[in-house]
Amino acid sequence: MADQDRRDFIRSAVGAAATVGVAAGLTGNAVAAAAGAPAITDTVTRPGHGPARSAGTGGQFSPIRAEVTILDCNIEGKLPVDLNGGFYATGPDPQYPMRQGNIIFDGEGHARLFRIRNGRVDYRTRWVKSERFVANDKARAQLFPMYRNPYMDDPRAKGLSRSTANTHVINHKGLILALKEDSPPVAMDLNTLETVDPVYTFDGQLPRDRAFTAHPKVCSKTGNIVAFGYEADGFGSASVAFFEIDKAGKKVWETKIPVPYCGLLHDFAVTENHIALFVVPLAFDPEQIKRGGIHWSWDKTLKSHLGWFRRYGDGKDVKWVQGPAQSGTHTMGAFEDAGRIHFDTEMTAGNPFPFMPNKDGSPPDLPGSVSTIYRISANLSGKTKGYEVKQLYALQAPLPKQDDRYNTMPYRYGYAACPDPTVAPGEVAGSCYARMDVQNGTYELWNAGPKVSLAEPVFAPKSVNSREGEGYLLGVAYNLDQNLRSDLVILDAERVKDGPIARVKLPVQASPQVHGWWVREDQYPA
Ligand code: V55
Ligand code: FE
Repeated sequence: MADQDRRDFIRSAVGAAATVGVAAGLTGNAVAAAAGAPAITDTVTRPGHGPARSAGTGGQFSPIRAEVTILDCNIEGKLPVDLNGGFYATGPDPQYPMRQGNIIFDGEGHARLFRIRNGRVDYRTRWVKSERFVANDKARAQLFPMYRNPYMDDPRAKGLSRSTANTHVINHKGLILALKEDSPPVAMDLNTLETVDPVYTFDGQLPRDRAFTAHPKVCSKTGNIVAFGYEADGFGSASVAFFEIDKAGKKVWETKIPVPYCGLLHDFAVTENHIALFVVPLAFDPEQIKRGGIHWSWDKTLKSHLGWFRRYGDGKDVKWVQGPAQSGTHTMGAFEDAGRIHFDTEMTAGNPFPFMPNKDGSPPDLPGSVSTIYRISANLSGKTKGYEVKQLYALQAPLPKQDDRYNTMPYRYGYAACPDPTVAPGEVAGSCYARMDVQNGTYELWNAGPKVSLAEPVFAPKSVNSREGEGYLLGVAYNLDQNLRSDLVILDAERVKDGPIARVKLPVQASPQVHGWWVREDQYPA
């Protein structure tokens, strides 16, 4: 997320989280819900319709709550003739006001598509019609009032998938899968974004209660989806299932491994032969859950653990090395080389999400939540004390990306939104897109200025066979001085510092975005 968003949502969400002694109000509501009384009695302004545009949001996390279809969008500049495909994204768009103590990560997913073809751009957004969304819609109330806390659910939520599908999207077999790490995917039509299966189990190959990460990788060699689901032996369990699904949708491998503790396992790393995971101290907190709070709290007494094991094995070869309490949430790239594994990720010294409580009750640690880009390395033999950590870039970039054709291989370029690092402290840093050249340590920036909030970009190769980095960088710019009216900006990925070569001008605010995904033209069914 861009700096503006991080500040906005930290400021407002921290306000809410500060009350996460929550107990009083929340337990009251839980009791009311259990007794069959209406759980929601708020008369507060609905999200997206008040002057404050709702707490916990800002920039790319501002709710819109309207499904939009605009064919033949206005285009400024020159849309490249070799840019054909679809830019998909999802993000939290709270259906009902967030309960005090809840966090924006619990907003219902709203998916969007910029379909770019033959010089035209069609824009379309649809709520993800998850089981949760549909049940809420029917009840006209929030039946799932607290982030990953099923004890707070309304009785009408029983048995339904809790997915908000608000985190990421990928394409698979002519579908878009909208992802939330606690649940199976929700399958949507690739062209219309209508939901076709609210609990997608890959034709029954995965159990209905098997979670599916929001950050699967696509194997650079096979095209297989490599994914995992944590809490694989039940709510809060320290067990993770890993699986691989081929392009035809067949599950070709699965195993399960125990992890040192149940921590937020948001992303992971896949190399040609190995899978690596970084277990961090945002840990499952059953006491907090019983008090009516969210799923996680930051427990700085825990160690961070890097683990790895061979793909296609049974996982019993897993090796673990430890480091101090620190976090890494999003992988930029990973590869193995000369007996070592390298895992490039953004890292924080403390709780990466200061709107999530600290277990010791200490106040939000804003400096400790700042992400910059690191390389974690270890000898595959496991015969080292810990893992090595080296900072690659001081850029504050919590959502770094790469060209997804290189998910499991040595790579050269990374991309991210970040604040301008050259601006003096205290001054408003413009929101930038950066291209990092991790092989020579340099980077290039385009600064969109202080009145813009840039969402995470995606890289679109010119064609399936383009060399790495040859293509376009696409991202949504929310104009803070135009009531968030948004543009899709398109940059030549090899000339990022020149700024956009084209802009798709929406007449409205774009829907919220966490992560986005590019589908090449050759990946659409004929
Ligand atoms: C993240 C996002 C989530 C979530 C857990 O960015 C972790 C990390 C949008 O929801 O539920
Ligand atoms: Fe993520």
